[in-house]
Order: sequence, then C-alpha cells, then structure tokens
Amino acid sequence: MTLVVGLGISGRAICRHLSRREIPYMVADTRSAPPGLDDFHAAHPGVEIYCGPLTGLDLSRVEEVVLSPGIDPATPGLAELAGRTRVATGEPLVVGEIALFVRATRAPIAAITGSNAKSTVTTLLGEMAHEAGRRVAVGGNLGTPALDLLHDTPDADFYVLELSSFQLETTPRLGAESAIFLNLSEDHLDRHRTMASYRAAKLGIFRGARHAVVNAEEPMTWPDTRLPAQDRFTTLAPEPGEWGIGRHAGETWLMHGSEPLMPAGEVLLQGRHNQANALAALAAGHHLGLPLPAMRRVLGRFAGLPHRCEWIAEIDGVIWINDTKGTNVGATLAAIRGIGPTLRGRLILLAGGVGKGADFAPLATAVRDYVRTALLFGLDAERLASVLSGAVETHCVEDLAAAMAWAQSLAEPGDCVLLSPACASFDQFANYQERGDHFRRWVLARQTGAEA
Ligand code: UMA
Ligand code: ADP
Repeated sequence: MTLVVGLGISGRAICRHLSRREIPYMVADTRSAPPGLDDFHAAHPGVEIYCGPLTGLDLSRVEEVVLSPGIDPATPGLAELAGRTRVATGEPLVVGEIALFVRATRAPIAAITGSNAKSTVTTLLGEMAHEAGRRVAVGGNLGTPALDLLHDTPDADFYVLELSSFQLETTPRLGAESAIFLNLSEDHLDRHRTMASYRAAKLGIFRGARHAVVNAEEPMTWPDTRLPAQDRFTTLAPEPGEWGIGRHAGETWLMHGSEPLMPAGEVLLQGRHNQANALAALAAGHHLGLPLPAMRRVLGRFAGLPHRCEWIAEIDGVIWINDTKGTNVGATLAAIRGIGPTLRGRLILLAGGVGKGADFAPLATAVRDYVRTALLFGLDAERLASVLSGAVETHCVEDLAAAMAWAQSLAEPGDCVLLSPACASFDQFANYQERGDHFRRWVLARQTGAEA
C-alpha cells in the first residue's frame, strides 16, 4: 500500500496517477478538514482517508510514502521514517511526486530551480521548444502538476519542469537532460532552517544530470560534483564559452562567448535580471538542440507572466506595478533595482506578509536609493519597518487596501506604486495570485473612476 500525504494540488495529481496505474493507496492530510475533502471522496470512492496529526497513523501496511511538497519530511510521524529504504527497490521509503514522475517516463527532462525566475525561465524554455516545433509539456511547481503532464501529453519529446526545493528534497535521482540552477537567496527558511540545507535541497536538481546551466556570478548555484557538461550565464561580458552580455556593432548584445546572439534591446522582458533569465533559457535551449532563430523570436515577443513586475496602469502620471510574486528579498531587490532607475520620481513600496524567517536587511540600500515611502502590512510589517525605517519613511498599516489608499494620496506624477512584498501572502490572502488580483482590481477601479 502506498501512502499519499497531502490533499492539495499535488496530492490529488499523485492520487490520479496511482489510480490510473491501479496501484493501491491511502491518503493522509495533517489538517482535520482539508479543503475539497467531499469532492475527493466522490472522485475516489473507496480510498481510505486519514485526517489529523500523522503521529496517529498506522504505517504497518505502508510500503512507500509519497509526500506533497507542502509537507515537511521532518513532521512528527514522518521524521521517524527518514533514512529508511524500501526492501524491494532500495529506494528511500519517503519520496515526492517527482520521484514517481522519473520512474514513469523515459523522455528527457529539462528542470529549472532557483529562488527566483523559475516560472519565467520555465515558460521561456517551453515557448522556445513550441516555437521550434517540438512536442513539449511544461509544468511542475508552475501550472500543471508534473504527474498530470504524463497523462495529458504522454508522447512528449521532452518535459520542462519547474521544481521547488520542496520537490527536489524528496527526489532521490532526477536524471535531467539539462538541469538549470538560476540563483540562490534567502527563502523558505521557516522550513529549511539554514541556507546550507536550502541549497542542499536545490542541488538535488543535478543528481544524475547530463548537463547543468549555472549562474557564473553565484557560486552557490554550482554543482558540488562534476557533470558531463556545463554552461554558465552572466550579466557581465562572457568568458569564452559563457553566455553573457557584451558589445557588438556598437550595441549591447546577448552573446555566447564571442558569438553575438541578439541585441539586448530586442528582448521584450525588461531589466538586467531578465537578460540573465533569457541567457539561462538560451543556454538550456542550445543544449536541447533548439535553433537560435526560434529562441530569438520568443525572446522578442514574450512580455512576461502576470504578477511579476506587471504594469497595470498609469493614473494621473503615477505608474502602478503588480509584483505580488516578489515573495522573497531577492525578488523585491530585483524589482526595486530594475524599476527605480527608470523613473522620473520615486517608488512607493508596498510590502509585507509572511517573511518565512528571512533577513530583510539586504533591502535597505536599494530602498534608500529608490523608495520615497514604504507602506508595510501583514504579519512581518514591524520586522520590515525595523530594517527600513533607517533608510526611508515607513508606515505600518492594517492591510494591502489601506496601503494602496495611502499610496494614492502620497504618490506624485513620475512616481511608481510597486507591490513587491518580499513576503508570502498566506496571513491575509489565499495565495500570491489573490493578493495580485486584489491590487489589479483596486487600481483598475481607480482608473475607471479617474477617467469618468
Ligand atoms: N498542508 C497541510 N497538511 C497537509 C497538506 C498540506 O497543512 O497534509 C498545507 C501545507 O502546509 C501548505 C498547503 O497546505 O501550506 C499546500 O500544500 P500542498 O503540498 O498540498 O501544496 P499543493 O496544493 O500541492 O501545491 C504545490 C505547491 N505548493 C507548495 O509547494 C507549498 C505549488 O506551488 C505548486 O504549484 C503545486 O504543488 C503544483 O505542483 C506554490 C508555491 O508556493 C505556487 N510553491 C513554493 C514557491 O514557489 O516558492 C515552493
Ligand atoms: P519563481 O517561479 O522562482 O518564483 P518567477 O519567474 O515567478 O520565479 O519570478 C518571481 C519573482 O522574481 C518576480 O517578482 C520576478 O520579478 C523576480 N525575478 C525574475 N527574475 C529574477 C532574477 N533573475 N533575479 C531575481 N528576481 C527575479
């Protein structure tokens, strides 16, 4: 009997996968009443479901445990199973959904991880493959859960998977054709506790990989072991063989070593950090045999995903940008540094929520350089204020709505109101999308009012 832990998006995908393969399983969820329980019962009649603390579970019939990413393997009831292996296969007893994915397909996998830019690079690489006429399926931590891709696109030439540290932590061997580790900055320390164990989880992307793409400027993204092939990207002038940014014909170009690839100005995504993202996608695409003209066309037209530095409106000379996906310090820094220098005025920063144990201090310098006022809300508002108040004027407010109302009264023509919270949303919202949607609705309603 397999035990599936967690009844969220991944848990349900794991159950569908096991049902399709007629592998017997039961389900456990640590919550007393997980959302959607009745629907699950209806879709999977006869499947045993346990709700509550995992210490109350009888594991005597369990041959394998498949964890959802939101479940910490150190949870009491599971922690005792760490290090145990399955007698039949010698694999760890406790794995995650991606271990089942690897077992079920022989198609090549391009895998993307990092603290930021995973979704952007995953989408870019997927679009590049489509453009090149390849049968590609894209998902994982973004969009369709990995195991559903196998069912939806069983004949894929290759799979492009965005993978989180939580998913990699429970994947014994990924065996990726190309493994991309974009960057590493503080995130999820409430779960991983130290940067060393957060990084160790992410390094799982390289287990069994044939090719790596790493950030030349961030040694923390480099594998600890030698892989058959490796590409490095940088936003500086590239060393021979590196993917970087250099001068060609009097212009700034994306380069592969000394070979010019495309003018940087033709990349529609804005900001230096997005040029790094483009280079990472180009390096992986090159390894996967995608032709440069197809990759260039995608970079020339891809305007970015919603909720990532998304331009919503300009009202009375003030620009409103939704970067709700800025859920950690690294992303918010990239947004401030990317947008700040382009303004006539200054930024009004809306930030706060659940800081996941991160140190906010690295924000102070960029905030001093580009922010007029920081309006802070949510669980960690005070902690943010204690770091930022030395740099700029700060105010702690009840919630995002209050922050937006205040921002509107403070902003001057030429300014930009930027929602880039540096925090997760779940103290006041269901998820980051709901937070961004709230921002967008509020702004668009003001725009309609302003135009009326
Ligand atoms: N939960 C419990 N008890 C349980 C099961 C879940 O309390 O028994 C709680 C968890 O603590 C968590 C929430 O329920 O807060 C969701 O957990 P889950 O594992 O059921 O999550 P899914 O709904 O399966 O969604 C997951 C990813 N979420 C997490 O890793 C927390 C989604 O990424 C992903 O899109 C989805 O699988 C499909 O692959 C979201 C995310 O925030 C966007 N990811 C983090 C990030 O990107 O930084 C890692
Ligand atoms: P992820 O899936 O890793 O969360 P996203 O592509 O959704 O990545 O972007 C998350 C956040 O990171 C957004 O706020 C985005 O603007 C920001 N971001 C994008 N690229 C970079 C980068 N190279 N470095 C730092 N932050 C980035």
